[in-house]
Amino acid sequence: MAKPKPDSARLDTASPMSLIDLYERMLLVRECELRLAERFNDGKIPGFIHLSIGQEGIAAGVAGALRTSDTIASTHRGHGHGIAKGMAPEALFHEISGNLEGPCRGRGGSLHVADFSVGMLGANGIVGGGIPIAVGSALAHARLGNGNVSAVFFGDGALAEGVLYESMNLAALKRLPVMFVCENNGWSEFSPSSSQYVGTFEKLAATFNIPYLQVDGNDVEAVHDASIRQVARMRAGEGPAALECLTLRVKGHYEGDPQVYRKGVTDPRASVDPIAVARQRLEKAGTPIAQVDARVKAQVNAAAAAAAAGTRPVFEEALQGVYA
Ligand SMILES: Cc1ncc(C[n+]2csc(CCOP(=O)(O)OP(=O)(O)O)c2C)c(N)n1
Ligand SMILES: [Mg+2]
Repeated sequence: MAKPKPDSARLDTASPMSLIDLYERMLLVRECELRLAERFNDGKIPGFIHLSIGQEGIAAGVAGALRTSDTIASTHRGHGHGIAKGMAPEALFHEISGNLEGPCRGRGGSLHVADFSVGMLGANGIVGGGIPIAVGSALAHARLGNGNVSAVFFGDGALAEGVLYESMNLAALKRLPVMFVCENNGWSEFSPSSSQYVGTFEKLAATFNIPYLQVDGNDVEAVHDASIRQVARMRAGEGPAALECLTLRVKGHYEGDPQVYRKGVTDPRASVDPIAVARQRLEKAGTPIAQVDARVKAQVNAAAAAAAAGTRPVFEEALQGVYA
């Protein structure tokens, strides 16, 4: 069984990415998720999937500021984070389909997809669950003195979780190289986040003296620039950093969510699509994009075909990796 190769030679450098490369990474996330939604609706994917349509600018902008040897931890909405960090689409599709060729042999699935070969420490079904993992990883980087950093993505719903406070405190106390990235889409599952949390991430960061930046999460260049600045600070030994990205969850909480709770609610950011924004800028600058679009489509087609032909788990292996 050939292991899919990481799709990330370019990510080994942390120099700023060009807009066309950021666009490609966002488009790859978008097209992967649209195809995964099709496969899910065809009954080919077990469990639930949570899509990040509309939030791709954050994944691409942040991960583009990291090296392959840096680490990330993610959320229940983690496909895009993995792809942006360099996971091969084929690996993602195999894992989410439950195939043995997946990086977790299909046992992680969508909610716990991880790929250590590119520093993707895992999506997470627990709100805020990735946060202490990223702090622990940053502690390991610091102890090893390897110059790497970690980043953790979490939603605004995690602002109400105690683990965020403990983690930010420990990171600040030990000056750990971890970037706390809040994807603020205004929703926490089926409720507006304002009905769950009274503070702001900015004030929380200030409490722990963690340098904070806020950006338009639908502007990939803004996310990327801010990430580069925060990562440079961390690599220089200045401790943790915080980044809040304002964005929009275009689809429901999970694929198939009827969104009854959202009927009649208009979101002022509804028309802002990070991919369309980037495409307009590229077209204005005369940068050709057709080749990129074709390459992404081909990659996604290949990933979907590989997943469809993948190896299903065998019963005899069910207890492998279980410790008692
Ligand atoms: C500790 C915990 N509490 C509750 C849930 C149920 N739950 C799943 S997602 C979610 C809200 C997530 O909102 P947010 O963190 O803003 O992420 P988003 O879905 O907006 O990307 C909740 C409450 C959970 N998975 N874990
Ligand atoms: Mg949210």
